[in-house]
Parts: sequence; C-alpha cells; structure tokens
Amino acid sequence: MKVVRNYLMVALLSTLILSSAEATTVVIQDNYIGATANEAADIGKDVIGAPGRYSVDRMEVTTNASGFTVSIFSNFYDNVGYLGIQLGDLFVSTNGWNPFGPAPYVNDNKNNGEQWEYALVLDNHGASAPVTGQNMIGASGSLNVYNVINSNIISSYLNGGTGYRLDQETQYNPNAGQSPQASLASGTWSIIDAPGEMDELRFSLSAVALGNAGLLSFLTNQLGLHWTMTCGNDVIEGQTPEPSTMFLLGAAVLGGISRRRKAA
Ligand SMILES: [Ca+2]
Ligand SMILES: [Ca+2]
Ligand SMILES: [Ca+2]
Ligand SMILES: [Ca+2]
Repeated sequence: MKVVRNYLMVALLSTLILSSAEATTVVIQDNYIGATANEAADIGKDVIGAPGRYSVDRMEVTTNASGFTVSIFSNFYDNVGYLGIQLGDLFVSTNGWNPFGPAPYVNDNKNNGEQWEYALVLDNHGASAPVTGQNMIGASGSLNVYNVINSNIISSYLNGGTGYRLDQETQYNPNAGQSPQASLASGTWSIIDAPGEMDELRFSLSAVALGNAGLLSFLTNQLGLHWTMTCGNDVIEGQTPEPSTMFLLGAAVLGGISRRRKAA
C-alpha cells in the first residue's frame, strides 16, 4: 500500500506541478570541444577521425510528469566496439553547469569545471573489443543512478592509453572503490533508429523512481549534463535553462513531500 500511495502522490504532484510549468524539451547543441586533443593538428576540432563513426550532434533533455529523459543523437551506435570503443554513461549535475575556461572549453576536463553529482550507468556498454563495429540500434537495457565519487570516474582512452579528447569523463564504475556503491534508482536505456538523421541513445528515469529516491532535483533544478563514447572523440556537455518560478515552486512542494516521506 505504501508503494501505491507514493506512486499516486508523486504522479499526481508531478502532473499538477510540471504540467503547469509547461515542461518542454531542451535542446543542447554540440558546441563543446572539451579537453585538448593529443594530436596537435586536431586541437580545437569537434571530431577527430571519421565524423561518420563518432559525431555527436545534440542532446535533448525532457522533464515532464512522467519523468526525466535525455536523448543523445550520434553516428556512433551502429559502430560500437570498433577499436574497442564502448558506449559512455551519462553524468548529471543538479546544481547547474560551470565548465572550465572560455568556450569551447578546450581546457575543460574531468579534473576541473563542473562537479558531477550523479552518474546514470548502463548495464551494457557494448562489446569491448570486436574487430568491426557492433550495430546496437534497437538494443535496450536498464540503468542505475549513483552518487559520483570522482575516483570512480573512467576517463577517455583509446587502444590502451592514447587519448583523443584527453581526460574526459566516459564511464562510471560504482565498484571501483573498496566498497561497492548502492544504486539510488533504476531506469532504462534504448537505442532508437532515427531515419534520415543521427540515431538516438535515450536515458529514462520515471518520476516515481526519482521521487522514491529523493531525486526530484532531476525534474526541478537547472542541470548540467555530459556524455561521450569511451575514446572521448566527440563530447557533448551543456546545461538546461534556469528553472522558471513555477518550477521553483514545484521543487519546494515536491521537496517538502519527499522530506516528510523520508521522516515517516
Ligand atoms: Ca564536441
Ligand atoms: Ca559534434
Ligand atoms: Ca554539480
Ligand atoms: Ca570538466
């Protein structure tokens, strides 16, 4: 009964508050370069090597009554595992976005700029070392949310140490420390064929899962977001707009409910 009550409460409040805030999809275009490339001729370029394999075009972030969805549009998903390059996890900041240095942030890396609060970790990153790329369009699975401990962040590499975009956050290993981290919430991921344009990797967390985990900040706060494949060849990083007054009111109400539920 408690689970049902929580479900109804979060669903009802999400509907009332987020629909009144006119939740929409935010598009973050890929204007981010990220940490310096290791090949001098490529410094400052958006993609090193073949754009047909690695290019990332944009990220779309949707928050509404059903939850939180981030879609990353890229050419990479029919090419996973080529040279051992895998899918990356999604890094989220729930208190805005402050990259290091001036745009396009050529000196921003995992050691400076924004501190990520959460990582959404895929249960399958694709094969680690096939000879040719694996087509993962149509694949899906589950994801788990973890608090970010910086020493558990895996950074960009290729073929055992030669980075393209160096020191970019790529994947997160919740078991890297002495004691494995517990998952805060579970969601889903899928890779969707988008005819005529780049394909889509979609990360989804329901409002109920976020509410039960005390993570409604995903729906109400200004967010920073970061994604790349494990070579870091094309990195996308950016932010959602400042929340509106209605969102802030929603955050206050939902936060109050969340605190009361925790205290109960
Ligand atoms: Ca880029
Ligand atoms: Ca790009
Ligand atoms: Ca942060
Ligand atoms: Ca950074």
